[in-house]
Amino acid sequence: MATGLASIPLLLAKLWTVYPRLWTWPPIRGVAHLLERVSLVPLVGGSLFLLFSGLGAIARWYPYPFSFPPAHYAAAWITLGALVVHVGAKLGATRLALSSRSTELLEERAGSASGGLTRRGFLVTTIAATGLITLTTAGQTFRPLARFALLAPRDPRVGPQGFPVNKTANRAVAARATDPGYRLTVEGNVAHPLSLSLADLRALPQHQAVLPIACVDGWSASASWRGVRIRDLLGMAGAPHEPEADVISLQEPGVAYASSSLNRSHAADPDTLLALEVNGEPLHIDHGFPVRLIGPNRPGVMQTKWVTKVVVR
Ligand SMILES: Nc1nc2c(c(=O)[nH]1)N[C@H]1C(S)=C(S)[C@@H](COP(=O)(O)O)O[C@H]1N2
Ligand SMILES: [Mo]
Repeated sequence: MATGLASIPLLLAKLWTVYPRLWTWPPIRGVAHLLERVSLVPLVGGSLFLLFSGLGAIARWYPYPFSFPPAHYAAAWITLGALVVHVGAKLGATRLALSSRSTELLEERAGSASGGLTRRGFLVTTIAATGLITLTTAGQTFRPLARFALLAPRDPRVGPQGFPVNKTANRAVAARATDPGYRLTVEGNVAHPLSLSLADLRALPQHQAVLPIACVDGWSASASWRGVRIRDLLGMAGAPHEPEADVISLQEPGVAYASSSLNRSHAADPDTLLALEVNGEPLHIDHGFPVRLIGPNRPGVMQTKWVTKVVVR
């Protein structure tokens, strides 16, 4: 997220310096030149799409009919491909420019003669803009900079129990989560399916782990979680060797992020917990009461809240 935001002034500066070349005449000087110019469409279009749709996404602004993550992912591959083609096509020119100081001096003179920014002034302005954006946004993941995070849409210190909530519990979820009949079931490919009440879960051996929620929206927050190890539960249920599992919430099935899956290493990790407590308190309803999944090396979207079912594969 930080590198994406820092890239915005860099990309704008780059486009500013090269856009006059769009109007060069003749527009096409042969096949190689044609290919190079055609490759600018995915390169420039892809870069602009990635940075500005990403900027929109962290402000939760999705003004298009398609889904953001797959489109962002596909555009990243296209842009990378176009970048490789572009760097290849410009290798000769780059080498030439880097080996002669004369172009730099010429441009320096041209810049000051036209009354515009000098090359040095332009670079300093661009670097300063990039630095300022980084300083005023990085605080949403890097706590020491939190008080400078004026441009960050999320403050990782604000929220119940000291960290943010993206998705609050709606009325239906809250009703199911606080129902005394709540059960956590472990089923699927197991020898003895389990059905545990909240009291049963609290009576099992508890483990503690300090782990971050790292949301792909650009914020992250660490907390100390306490609860039951997934691998203990899978062991109690008689799951096969090296199991995988789906973790399912009390939300309506099909709602985005209502479930997540644990691969073999996530399921086996001693720090992958069904957490009952955070920072010494029972989970707030908006943090996933009664039980949330939390594990190392998983993006925030996979730390499923309001867990009610573990289906072993
Ligand atoms: N059941 C459920 N769990 C969920 C979500 C959700 O929408 N439903 N949101 C996820 C996302 S995107 C993140 S970043 C983390 C932290 O989100 P929170 O701030 O809403 O707790 O929880 C995850 N767990
Ligand atoms: Mo997220």
